[in-house]
Amino acid sequence: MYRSPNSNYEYPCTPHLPMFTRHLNVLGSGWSPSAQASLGWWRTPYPFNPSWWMGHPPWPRQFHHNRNLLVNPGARDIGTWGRSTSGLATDHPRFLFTGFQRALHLSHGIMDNAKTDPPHKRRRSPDDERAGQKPRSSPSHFPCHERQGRESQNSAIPNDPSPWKIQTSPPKRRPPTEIKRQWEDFSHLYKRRSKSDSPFDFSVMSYNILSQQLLQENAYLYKHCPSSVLDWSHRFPNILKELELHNADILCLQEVQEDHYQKQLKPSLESLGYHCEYKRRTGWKSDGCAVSFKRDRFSLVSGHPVEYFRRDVPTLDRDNVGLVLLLRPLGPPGPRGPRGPPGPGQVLCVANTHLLYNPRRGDIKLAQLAVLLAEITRVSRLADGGACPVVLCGDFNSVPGSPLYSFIRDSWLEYEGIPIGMVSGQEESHRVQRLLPVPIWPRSVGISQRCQYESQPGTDAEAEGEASCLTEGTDAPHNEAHRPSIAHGLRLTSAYAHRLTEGGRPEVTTCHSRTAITVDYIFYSAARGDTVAQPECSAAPEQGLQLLARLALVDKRDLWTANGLPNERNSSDHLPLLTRFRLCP
Ligand code: KL2
Repeated sequence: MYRSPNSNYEYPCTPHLPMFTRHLNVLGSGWSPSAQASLGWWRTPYPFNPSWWMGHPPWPRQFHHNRNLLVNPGARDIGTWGRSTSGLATDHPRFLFTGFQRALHLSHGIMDNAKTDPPHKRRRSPDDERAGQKPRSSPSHFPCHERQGRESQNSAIPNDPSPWKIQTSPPKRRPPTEIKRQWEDFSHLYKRRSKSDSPFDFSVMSYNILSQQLLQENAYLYKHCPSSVLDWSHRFPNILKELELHNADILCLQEVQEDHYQKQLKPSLESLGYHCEYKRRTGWKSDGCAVSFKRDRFSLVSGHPVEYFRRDVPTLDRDNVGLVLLLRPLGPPGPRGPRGPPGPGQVLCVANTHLLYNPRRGDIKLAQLAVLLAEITRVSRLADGGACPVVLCGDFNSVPGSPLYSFIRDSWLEYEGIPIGMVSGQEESHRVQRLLPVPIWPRSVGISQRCQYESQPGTDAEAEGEASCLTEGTDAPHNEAHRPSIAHGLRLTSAYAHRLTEGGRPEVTTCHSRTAITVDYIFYSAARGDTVAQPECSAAPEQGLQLLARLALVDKRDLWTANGLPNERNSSDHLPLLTRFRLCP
């Protein structure tokens, strides 16, 4: 059923396992202590790119442009650098890029300050801009990228032109092998509260299924794939088989192309017992987010599509969307249908999103996230002033430990001095970048710096008064004086621990010829006693979710052993995330 954008619809009648606990070893002068404190990067279970690996925060307080940096004699090969005399870590991407330039004998556009674009920057077409696409780098910077974009499909795996990137591409295609994923079971760690207790357990999948339109637009990312593997007629049955096999009670899918949803996915899922909701992106892109749930496990209380686009707000000028559902769990089926909810008035809020891809626009990603969090906060609020448990799934186009990830998990981010290209940690920045503006989104958006609607009576947002950003005097967890920060009121834990696999490499959720990183997550409201969230959530409320199990991820080598993604069997460039939860009333 079509629903108008952002109009809510109601159905009143229907029924840390860190492998590395690393030391905070380098916090040299010139670094913002507030940014250090807020990033929480040292709590990152694995460092998510080579330059972060060594324990240095990835950006200086400001990118003091200094010509000496670019010819620093200390710039050596990746992995062995110490600290430069200028106070800028020599493992900083800036240095890595310098090394790259020297290797290629490329001239670099010197920038005089953080707000100046390099002189050779390619102008983006309005379509690129609106679609949130990453502008292609100029040929003089990345000749390989440009070439790849124009070559026909089916050729060899493209070279990764970035010397600081770990190679993700194997040289040859092998006979297809299965990607082996183990279930990690935590259920034995939980005791039932009483014998009469009949808990409500359910499973959740988050899966970016790779829209065919985006696949075709970014064909250079999939040159390692025979064209037969990329055909929708091959991919769709595979994806459906995967969904059917895992049989999750709740599906949060991203990159669902609207025509494929209407004609194929929705009818197929309905015949598998799912109720389906969908929100297409604004603008001309044809994909969107879908949330489906088993009709015999939940009923729909209300649905809330979320559009991030605001015409007059530069940090909200892109077409990404989210979808929030309020679900009522149904008891096990009795002789005359479902026996009713497990607890009186118990509901669950499920949210799904796909944030902007553009690695350089962390400002937009954070603003989009704020809009979503405001809606989740509103939808999950209960009549008694409390909040129901939340499951937040999606492709956040941000890696573990990045400022955006830390903001979701820590409910707090001091963002002063963070370059916009460093917010998501997707790739190392090689350009001087603007810092996050203060505030990141203007008051005109109607969302406070605590990610709540300004107009909500009795909320913290109102109490903030005229303040445009959190400052001293609020009950902020870190209570740092006068440092611009954003916060949210949801206590969210990542169901995955973002750790290293047995092979010693980071687990990843997406992989193609240019990257292999984690960008997909299932966040949830951990109940007190949730073993996986401990000890972070020792003060968690009684009510919430316990993580019973998750389908483990794999690392990029495992994926390339199966010919990368997509391959003959796995038909997206993402892996599905799959978890099992217990609702604790
Ligand atoms: O990273 V993704 O893939 O979550 O798997 O999200 C975006 C990218 C998705 C929606 O915009 O399309 C992909 N280079 C690489 N990938 C891109 C680009 C690009 N320039 N533009 C879009 N995507």
